[in-house]
Amino acid sequence: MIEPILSDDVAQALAEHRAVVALESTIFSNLGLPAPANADALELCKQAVREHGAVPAVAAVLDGQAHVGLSPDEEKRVLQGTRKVAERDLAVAQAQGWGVGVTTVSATVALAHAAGIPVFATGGIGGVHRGSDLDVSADLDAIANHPVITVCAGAKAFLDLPRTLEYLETAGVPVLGWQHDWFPAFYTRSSGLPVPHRVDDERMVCDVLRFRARPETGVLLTVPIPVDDEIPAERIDAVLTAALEASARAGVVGPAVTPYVLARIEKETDGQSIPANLALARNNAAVAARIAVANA
Ligand code: PSU
Ligand code: MN
Repeated sequence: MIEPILSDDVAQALAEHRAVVALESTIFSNLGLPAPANADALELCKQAVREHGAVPAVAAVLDGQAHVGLSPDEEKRVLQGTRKVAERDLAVAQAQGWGVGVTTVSATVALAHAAGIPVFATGGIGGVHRGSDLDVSADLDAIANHPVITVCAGAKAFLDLPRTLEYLETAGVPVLGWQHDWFPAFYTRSSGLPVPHRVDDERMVCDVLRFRARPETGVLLTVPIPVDDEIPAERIDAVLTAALEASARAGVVGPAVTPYVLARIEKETDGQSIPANLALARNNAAVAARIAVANA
């Protein structure tokens, strides 16, 4: 069983039924963003959550124990983390006493559920990878199996976005567009694929969570990157193709694929992808906090 340790501020907020937003830690580690952008992202996201009236709760595994809500010293350890923990790895990381395990969307959604936190913010979710090798991120199953609203900027276009949407449909996950009609593709506001349902305010998102058919299922809320921070689709498409080719040439497989491709994208854009990444992560955290406040 997962019984995360809660930080005092998170435990107190939950006890008082105040708004809390769970945050994943892979994005803040070296696997998600290079230093010092990872530390900036962490500060910006926490600040955005607080500015909108909620308490941030970063998830991670430290010394074999799952945590939700970290102290400043624990956050510093997370920034250096290099071991990725998906939902299935939570058990192994605890059994083997991993020093620092950074949680992906799937592990964080599971921990948020265990902690009783219904709202979670991230940058982009994993999805169905392109090609026929059955590489489907565990993020999708976790979102389908934990009653948590995941707030994200869609998924990166190096994934197979049409199949990702099909998978979520099959899994029974409501997919919503925040004041937007299109499924966002992380760096770009639209993937060209319509989002199944548009929502325009916090209340409606909370109502979808309340009324959904399967009580164990989550909700995916997609928020497009702010207009001024968008990277033009033509530019990013070439970069994503190059990054995928590099990953195939290097023979990267399994959980290593996503961090490898992310690092390649940074290289191919000379770091220009990083400010866009920070902007969208912060924006998602702000929207998540508004929803958490409305839900509390
Ligand atoms: N997409 C991003 N940045 C990230 C990730 C995805 O733009 O940091 C991370 C998230 O933690 C996500 C994980 O949950 O990668 C998905 O990995 P995989 O494809 O191995 O399931
Ligand atoms: Mn995978």
